[in-house]
Amino acid sequence: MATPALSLSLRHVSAFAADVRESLTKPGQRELPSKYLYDEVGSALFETICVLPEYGLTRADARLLEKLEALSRRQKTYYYPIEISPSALAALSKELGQIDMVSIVGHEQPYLEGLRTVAEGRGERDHLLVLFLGSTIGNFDRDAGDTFLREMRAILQTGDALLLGTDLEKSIELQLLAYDDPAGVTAAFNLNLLARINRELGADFDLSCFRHQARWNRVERRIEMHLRSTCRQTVHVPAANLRFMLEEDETIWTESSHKYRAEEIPEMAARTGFRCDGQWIDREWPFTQNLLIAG
Ligand code: AVI
Repeated sequence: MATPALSLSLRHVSAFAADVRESLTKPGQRELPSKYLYDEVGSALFETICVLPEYGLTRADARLLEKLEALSRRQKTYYYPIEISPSALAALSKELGQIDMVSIVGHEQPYLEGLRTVAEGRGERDHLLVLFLGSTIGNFDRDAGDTFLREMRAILQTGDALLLGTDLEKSIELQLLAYDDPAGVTAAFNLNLLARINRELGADFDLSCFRHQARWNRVERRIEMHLRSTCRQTVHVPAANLRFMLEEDETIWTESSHKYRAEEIPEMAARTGFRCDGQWIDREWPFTQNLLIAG
């Protein structure tokens, strides 16, 4: 019989294998789910992306957030980071553990599951301020983003707050550079997804036959990351029981980052059971922090 830790990791492998199989065999555009970009290597590469001069998003987010620390100095605050990546969770707890008057209780769970755990454990007089930062909402398709906010609203009580960080549209040139930096860190982040499938599912992706590509989709107003095959090739993913052929120049779509207009956020809030009580825009990098109140 498998030990609990082993059976958990087998379940993880089979869910990963099933998702890889389903998304790579979709009719038309092949895909891979962006959540699998964040294994230990991917999370470290993402941390590096966040300090790249071309990727202004995280610094803009942080600049707008600086006042939060001052807020927590006035009263005892509990911070419950929710993360599926254990390494990102550990880094967060270490970094924020230094702030006075803030106690940290991490939850290694998918976001809504973690939020439900926190909400169920709250005291009668406690208020929740949910932080959904870094324009993570932009990694959902627009309809899925609305669904996510509605689900979040259903977990909250009237008067609870949500601070939502969203990246704004800017020149196409700047947006493309942010997702295709000259040092190649974003390329490595994207290619690591294939390397992860090789490591964990025994696949034989030849990384030298793929190129990172960032595209601006004007209709959907989003950056798309793709991996382009530089030749006709066959790939085998044993754990997913999958063998498939990629044509030269065929791509695998790995991530979308939707960009917003500032006025879209109050509309999005109204559609999903919130009202937008405040909006702050960074001066250096078009990015907004939005305070939404559960109505
Ligand atoms: C996590 N997320 C908001 C990032 C983004 O900008 O969409 C992920 C990322 N992908 C490439 N660079 C950064």
